[in-house]
Amino acid sequence: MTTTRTQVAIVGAGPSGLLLGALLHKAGIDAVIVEARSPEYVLGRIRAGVLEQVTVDLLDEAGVGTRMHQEGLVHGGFELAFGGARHRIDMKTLTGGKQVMVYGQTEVTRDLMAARATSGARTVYDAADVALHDFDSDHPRVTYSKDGASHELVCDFIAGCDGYHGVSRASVPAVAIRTYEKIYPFGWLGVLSDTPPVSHELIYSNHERGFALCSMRSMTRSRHYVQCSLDDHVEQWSDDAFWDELRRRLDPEAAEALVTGPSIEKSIAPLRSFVAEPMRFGRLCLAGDAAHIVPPTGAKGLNLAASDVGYLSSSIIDWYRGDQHSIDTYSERCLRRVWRAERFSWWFTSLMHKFPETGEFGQKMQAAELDYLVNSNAASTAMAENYVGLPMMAAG
Ligand code: FAS
Ligand code: PHB
Repeated sequence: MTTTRTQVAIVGAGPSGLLLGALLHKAGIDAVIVEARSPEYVLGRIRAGVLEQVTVDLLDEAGVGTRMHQEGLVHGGFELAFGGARHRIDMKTLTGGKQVMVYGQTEVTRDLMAARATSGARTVYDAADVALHDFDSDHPRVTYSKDGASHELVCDFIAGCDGYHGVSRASVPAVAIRTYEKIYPFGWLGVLSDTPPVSHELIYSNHERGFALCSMRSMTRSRHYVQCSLDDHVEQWSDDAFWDELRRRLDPEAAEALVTGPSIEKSIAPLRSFVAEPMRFGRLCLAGDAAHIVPPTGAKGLNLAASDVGYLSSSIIDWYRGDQHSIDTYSERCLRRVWRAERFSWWFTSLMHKFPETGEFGQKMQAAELDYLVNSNAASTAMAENYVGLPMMAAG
């Protein structure tokens, strides 16, 4: 076994692991990233599309914001479609100027990968048998195998950035962790296509046939979703069947404006709300999807990952400067923002999707809440300030 010494061993090279690596590298702290998959596989996963200002600022701080500012789309609002009409939520006015950046997670990951390659910091892709050891001591270790050889990273901290199905959270003794979960009775069928977006901003649609979302990656590449059954399989959905169903769930103007084309990616994602508490176990800290999952309705998953990493990078930097308090309050500070985003994502999902089990009364409640939401400045402001992203905050 080959043993290497580093300051921080990061498990996972998704947005969480790569952003953490970039922020630590900038502070002169050595970190090795161990990733189970290939770079191509990581880039091939089509996920988030909307960045909060907190995320934009962290990417700028990491020195990877140039292309985002050149190619990203700044949005000051989005629309809610219901009852055959669309209603704009003017985030910029309602929040005193705050906006969001539409720039795909794939591009964020690509920018972070390129910066890491340029920096010379070490990333091990296609690592197998990744295992975490002794994180309840001052000498944690990560072991893995690569090309048949065994390796060991001796470090000061392990950052579990390996997503919901990763090994990090699974390595914590059951008695030391508490989880909270809600599984939604439907999924999202998503299609990526090189077609112009239906509108210049996102449209979230509450329709009697089910939820739909018209999003984008640029003014020539669109990302659309329809709520689907958990029994659906992506092979069952031809492109034409998808476009026909999407068109049925849009208002007449949007349905007319929809430009269809061949899918370049098509996938079904399950929806869940999930939180693991706490997010720190001795010298192991969880960040991003390794610690929490939100239904994508509120576009919070990637943004929570970024704010976790903002807290974690500064806590580790403080630790090396002799400040123990920062890392000791890491979990509490993350979870306060996580639970607020969990609430918003659950609320928005409950408002916009079809829940057959709630019957006609449930539909009436959704219609009444939507009517109130778009006709009350207070309700629209609450919606807007959650969508643009609540500020990062100190511990309670
Ligand atoms: P990730 O899951 O992105 O990355 C974890 C990395 O760890 C992966 O590269 C994985 O290969 C690696 N890994 C796993 N196990 C490992 C092991 N044992 N050893 C080493 N490496 C290991 N969010 C939104 O805001 N909007 C959306 O529309 C949206 N859509 C989504 C659709 C899907 C199907 C999924 C799964 C998530 C979606 N999300 C969305 C949420 C998503 O963007 C996440 O929040 C984001 O990827 C979180 O980034 P990471 O925490 O880095 O986790
Ligand atoms: C996306 O563009 O993939 C996207 C945008 C907003 C959401 C979810 C997904 O709420």
